[in-house]
Amino acid sequence: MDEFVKSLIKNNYLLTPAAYYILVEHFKRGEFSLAELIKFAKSRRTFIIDDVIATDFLKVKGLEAPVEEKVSFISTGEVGQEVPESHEEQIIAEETQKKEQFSAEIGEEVEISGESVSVEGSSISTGTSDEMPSSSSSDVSEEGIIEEISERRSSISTGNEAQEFEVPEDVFGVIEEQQELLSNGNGEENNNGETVVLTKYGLPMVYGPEEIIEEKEYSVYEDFIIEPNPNFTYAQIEPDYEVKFDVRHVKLKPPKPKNANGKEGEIIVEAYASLFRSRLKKLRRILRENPEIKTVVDIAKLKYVKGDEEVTIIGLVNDKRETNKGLIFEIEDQTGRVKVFLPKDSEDYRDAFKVLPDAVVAFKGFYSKKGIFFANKFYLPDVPLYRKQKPPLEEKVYAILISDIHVGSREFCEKAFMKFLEWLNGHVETKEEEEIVSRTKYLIIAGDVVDGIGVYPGQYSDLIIPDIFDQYEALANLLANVPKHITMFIGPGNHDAARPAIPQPEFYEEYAKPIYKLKNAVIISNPAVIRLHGRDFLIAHGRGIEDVVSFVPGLTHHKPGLPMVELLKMRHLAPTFGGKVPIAPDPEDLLVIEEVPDLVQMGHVHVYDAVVYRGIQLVNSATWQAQTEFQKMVNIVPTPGKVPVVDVESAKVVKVLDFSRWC
Ligand code: D5M
Ligand code: FE
Ligand code: ZN
Repeated sequence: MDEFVKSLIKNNYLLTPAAYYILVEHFKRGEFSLAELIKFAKSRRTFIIDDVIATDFLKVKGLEAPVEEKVSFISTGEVGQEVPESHEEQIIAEETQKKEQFSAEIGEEVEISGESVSVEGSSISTGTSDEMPSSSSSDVSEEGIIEEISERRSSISTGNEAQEFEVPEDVFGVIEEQQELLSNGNGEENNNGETVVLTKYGLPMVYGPEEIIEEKEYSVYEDFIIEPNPNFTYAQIEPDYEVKFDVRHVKLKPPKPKNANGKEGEIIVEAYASLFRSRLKKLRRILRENPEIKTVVDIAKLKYVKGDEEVTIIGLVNDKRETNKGLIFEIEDQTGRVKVFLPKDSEDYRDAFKVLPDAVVAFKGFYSKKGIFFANKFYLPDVPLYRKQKPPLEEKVYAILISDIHVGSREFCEKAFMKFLEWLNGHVETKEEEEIVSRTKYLIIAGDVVDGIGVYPGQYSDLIIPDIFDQYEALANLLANVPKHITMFIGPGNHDAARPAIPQPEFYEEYAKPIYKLKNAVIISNPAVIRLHGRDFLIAHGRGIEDVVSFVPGLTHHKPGLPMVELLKMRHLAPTFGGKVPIAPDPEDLLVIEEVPDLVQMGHVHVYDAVVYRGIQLVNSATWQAQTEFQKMVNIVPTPGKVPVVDVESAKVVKVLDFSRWC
């Protein structure tokens, strides 16, 4: 094995083939050290160095890296041609921004291409002032801003970009060759002229002795049967539930190829274009419900608006940059794109700062003939401040929320989960618990119900049940102990046998059959909305939290309630395309939070948290998995065995059970 790869593995870091080809030559030339690469990967909180990490690393080091152009999915043109922005300049601006961001992330003085950038703590860098004209930060006149934007460009343009960003042809040559080899999976001739049979993944096929099927060394809990407490009586409560939204109920119309020669790639691009049009349409409707938003103008029509006329624009956030005077956005609707400036002293600055790429927002302000929209107000779709009270229920009824059981993992807290199941069967300790158990009618499970297989590199050694069929069998044997009068709602997460991209319609039935067979279980999609006694519970696994945490300084996995609030304010479960969370090319955006729910449940980050925002309860239902080696490396400290109990009438968490002492 290559020394480079070997040394990384020794340090518990993995390198993808694409990243290898991006980095190897630079490494051989001694242009960076292993320690620098590892430090960078660490700052990105990952031990997998993929092509994105590799490219970003090279950029930070001021070395050559392949460059991608941001493609517009939905708009037809750009407004504000008066301030042309060349491709190279844009790249350089982005590059500078990334450098700043990286240096901010690692929180120390970093030497980048000969210039020293000093930053502090974990906040996003605001240290762009030395690139700016020396005018004071309160100077936000139209001319000042335009000057600032162009000044910023000219100060960072070096004039030899073409040369700087040239990618050596042989790099791609090698990659293409390698990819071809990987994809065809056929025989290839080696240097001796012998045919070597390769697997689909380009590995030489090795024939060994026939596989011996071993006896299973693990239990799938077939003998785990709980005796219900004979002295326990459950209250007789009529069930009242309905799955109000499930991805599988939506009939999607995939785009058709233009003709018989239509390429698959074109169809996917068209599907994403359709997804963003759908997002814009749905969120525009929500934004327009805000009485403060009146005259909404298409971006392409801004040029016909009089300079003194205040108007509102609504669009997707293509780009966001911070300068010392304020935020500069690029906003796009179906008619065009425009640069928007929001000054630092705006009361909406904090909200605007936290907005994620590809979210839909509105700005109110004035369009300057110089091609910039000067905003004085910023709006998120958000949820209304007040809502009508729902009619009271005749009797108390509870729902229990859990997620991330991770059955099959060595760290699955089997004992704690069994104690929880016993508890549901009336083995309680206090009067209060007795009252809750007797009135619990629903158990909602928000994904990662098993640990799955092949979810991350090296997962095999973390599994006690290394077979996905057995994992679902084991889970079903456990859940068979949930009393029959409790209805379970079970949705998938990223560890489940389901489509990895969100939304996830269902568990693949072939693998998860045992849970489909549970009589008191309703399988739901991720996301889904369940209406319990007239209260709407939005259930999602919660991968969108990851994006909020990585984009917004100050928000962390340790308190997931706040990132959940940000998602609710954007009325979207995972807005950012091309980030950590894969978004499926569905022609309709099913991740928009179209109706205001009474409660939002997510899991995924393995940490219990609950907050109320504008009367809506947001809960993270944590996990049943103790800290894994992987989580130790990325500093995730889970809170296993914490179980929120929700009073359905108020849709609020009224009690948090704690089974962690058995974990
Ligand atoms: O996610 C459990 C936790 O681990 C959650 O906080 C996300 C985090 N996680 C998962 N994968 C990664 C990678 N690749 N890098 C950083 N953090 C990650 P779960 O879905 O249960 O694995
Ligand atoms: Fe999980
Ligand atoms: Zn997860």
